[in-house]
Amino acid sequence: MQLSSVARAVVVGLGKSGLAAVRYLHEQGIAVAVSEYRDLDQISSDELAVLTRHGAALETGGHSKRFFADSDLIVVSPGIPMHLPVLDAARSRGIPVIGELALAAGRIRVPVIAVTGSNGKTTVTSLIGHLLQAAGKKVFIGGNIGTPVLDYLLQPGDSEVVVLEVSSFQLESAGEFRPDIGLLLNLSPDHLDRHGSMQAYVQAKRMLFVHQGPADIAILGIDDPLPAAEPVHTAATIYTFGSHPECRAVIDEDSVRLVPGFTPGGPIEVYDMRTTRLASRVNRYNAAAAVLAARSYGCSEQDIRVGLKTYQPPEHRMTPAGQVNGVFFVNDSKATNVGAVAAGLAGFNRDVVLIAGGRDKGSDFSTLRPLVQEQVKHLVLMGEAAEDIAGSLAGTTEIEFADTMNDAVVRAFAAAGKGDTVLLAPACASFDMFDNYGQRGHVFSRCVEELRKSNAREMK
Ligand code: UMA
Ligand code: ADP
Repeated sequence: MQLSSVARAVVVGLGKSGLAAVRYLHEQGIAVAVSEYRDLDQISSDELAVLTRHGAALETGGHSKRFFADSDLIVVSPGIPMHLPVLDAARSRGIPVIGELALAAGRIRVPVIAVTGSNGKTTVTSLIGHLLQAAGKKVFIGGNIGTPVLDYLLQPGDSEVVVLEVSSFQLESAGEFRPDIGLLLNLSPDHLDRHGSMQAYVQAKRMLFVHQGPADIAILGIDDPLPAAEPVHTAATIYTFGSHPECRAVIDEDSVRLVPGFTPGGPIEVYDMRTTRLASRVNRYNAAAAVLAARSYGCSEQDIRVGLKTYQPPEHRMTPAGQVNGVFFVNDSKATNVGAVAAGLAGFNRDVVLIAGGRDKGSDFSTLRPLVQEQVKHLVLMGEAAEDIAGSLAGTTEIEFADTMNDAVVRAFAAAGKGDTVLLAPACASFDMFDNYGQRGHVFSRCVEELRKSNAREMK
């Protein structure tokens, strides 16, 4: 996207990405205005200070056609639906509507590794970043993981490589963004409330590969039914990972194996996961993707082994949350869609008491029926979607309802026996009862700790 003819740009949404866009566009000499649907009294003094510093006009309480009228460019934040009436009206008048990835496209002068997929993005992005750092590289890690990509352009420093987590929201408006190495980890339904259909969601994910050329690499997980059924069309060289022996990276019981000759003439490479914190089934998939990316980038086998051993996975993703009277508690608060819950449940070979529910993102909970029937001895439901989930899973297992997280933990513990696991894997967003998934996970862990203390007092 050429900026030389842009005199005035409107940024939609004053969140993290919007603030970065304001700073970046102003630095390019462009007059910036921001349209935000929160009311003025909900905007913090820090946010207002950034706008003042960059001379940015502000519209609050909604998005009006008038405010967008004389702009040459509109930059949308990831959380903004692409078909707001003001955006459609602007497009029909020929004003480009782009996102931060489109703005960054062609402006990042170092190699870019970009990770998408329905689940595992944050884990794989942070793992690739860690493997590259272990190999002595200076790495910028950003995107959906939390630091906007435009922050890199504002301050590239001495980073030698950029590793980005990219969401379907960001890919919808990614323009000509082209990663040197792109990863699509898996595909299962998510964010259908925003995208409208699975087809639109999948199409957004595939935008990652559209502008790649033959010198680029596309790394694809092929074990989910969806990617297997519809191969990605790209000019890039494709490396696959999964359980099939013909994949470039094969997931075994305890290890990840790169095919012989991954590097020309090279031997087979086996990475033992038992000596890492990535031994679980889903994390072996994540490790395979990250190892392929790091090897493709040029890291040595030896550096990768060191990186795998020292990597600490992020919290709220199958994180152990304690043990009470022989019952294990696991916090998978980040399991906000059915795909993540299914992948988590599939990794248990003992009985699970599942705590689920929250704000629905347009999911079809009935896809969990077979796994719940097989693995879940008792289901505790909470939050806005509780009734819906109960209806979708009726007859598969015992179901009861809880009002609060503490209530859910107490009920789950009562239903569990020694050796069972109580798993928090909500299959929903958290915003009906919590600030975010992190807070939900912390509250769960605190309730488990309270339970442990009260149980210890009773045992005395
Ligand atoms: N807003 C409007 N109009 C609307 C909707 C929102 O003005 O119609 C305003 C909100 O009031 C708010 C701002 O837009 O002030 C928020 O913008 P945003 O939702 O794009 O959030 P940011 O703070 O800019 O954070 C975004 C990503 N958010 C989303 O995709 C929803 C962050 O991902 C990302 O870390 C950040 O950019 C840095 O790149 C978060 C996320 O939840 C973690 N992502 C989803 C996910 O992981 O499932 C995709
Ligand atoms: P994302 O950034 O895509 O949301 P995270 O790494 O934050 O991914 O993990 C989100 C959820 O998905 C967690 O519940 C985690 O246990 C689960 N998960 C992690 N990796 C995978 C995977 N490869 N396949 C399926 N589920 C996964």
